[in-house]
Amino acid sequence: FDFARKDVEVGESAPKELLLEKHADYIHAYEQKKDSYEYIMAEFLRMSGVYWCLTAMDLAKSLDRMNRADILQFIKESQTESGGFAASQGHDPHLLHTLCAVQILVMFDAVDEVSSDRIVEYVKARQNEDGSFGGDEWNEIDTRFSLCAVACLKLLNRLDAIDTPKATAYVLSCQNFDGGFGTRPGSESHSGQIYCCLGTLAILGELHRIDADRVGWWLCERQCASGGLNGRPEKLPDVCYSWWVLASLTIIGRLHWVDKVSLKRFILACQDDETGGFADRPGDMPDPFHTVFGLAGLSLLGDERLKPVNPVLCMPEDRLASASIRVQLLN
Ligand code: GRG
Ligand code: ZN
Repeated sequence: FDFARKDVEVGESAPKELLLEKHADYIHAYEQKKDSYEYIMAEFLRMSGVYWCLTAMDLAKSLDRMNRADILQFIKESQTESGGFAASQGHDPHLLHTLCAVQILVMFDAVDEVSSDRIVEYVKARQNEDGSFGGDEWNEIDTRFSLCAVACLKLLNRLDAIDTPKATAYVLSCQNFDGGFGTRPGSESHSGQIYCCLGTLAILGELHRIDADRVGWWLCERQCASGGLNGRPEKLPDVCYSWWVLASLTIIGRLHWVDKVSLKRFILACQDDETGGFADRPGDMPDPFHTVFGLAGLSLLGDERLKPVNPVLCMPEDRLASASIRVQLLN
């Protein structure tokens, strides 16, 4: 056993039960108190912030507490001339914001309220000759943007718009000898990028093309003695990796390769029992990002007070079933 490994303590006084109502109140407060909402949800992050908040609320079975009409108005205002979505009105479009906007539209069963042909044009124009995707017109390449592109098109039922064999080949070219994946060919393995690559392959129905045992080993080695998961070797555990790592293991059918009891204890210990919400680590300040991924991780672990979450799209399964959207998972 490696005692020198970086880790945190889960104290005796840390929360041990899921404080679900407190989390719903915590997220709801963002919408009520617009001033603090504006302040915390910085403009350049707003579309992602809205997606995190709504997904957290939907998993907590409290989406009806959010203002659907206001949010759909915000989404429409954020669609740009190019068809892609910006983080908020007046900003530049990006695949990251475009995926969040489409995820929100699906959760609200409101895809018909925007022009999906224009969204598809925007996404299609981001694909490069080698199959990779640029995030925006500046064309920074990252496997995150491969997931954003194919997830968007999957949710719009328009995967036919891109070259899917090339998209697959590019993602496969980013698998390293350690089994993991990085941002581009040859770049360091990172749990977040592994999630993006496995998610992309799941959507494209190409999961059988990878060495699942090898990436599974890399992923389950992310579990620390505290039960928490880290993003890379020699890093501290963080509750958001309860999503990036656990979702990845679920996609390849190897969720049972981590110790669920100690992981659950770690995630629950990251709750703020005064304000509600989850922090990255026990005792830190909560935020909506760690709140949605804490809840989504608990959902993957089978918490029955939460809706089941889809490990690829990070949305409640019932919303995807209503829209007839299914993705490949390994057994
Ligand atoms: C469908 C949920 C969903 C997402 C769409 C944007 C995206 C696709 C995925 C992001 C995947 C990713 C790269 C996650 C990692 C985020 C994170 C906490 C990065 C921090 O990395 P470091 O290296 O921190 O700064 P560590 O934890 O390694 O110290
Ligand atoms: Zn984090």
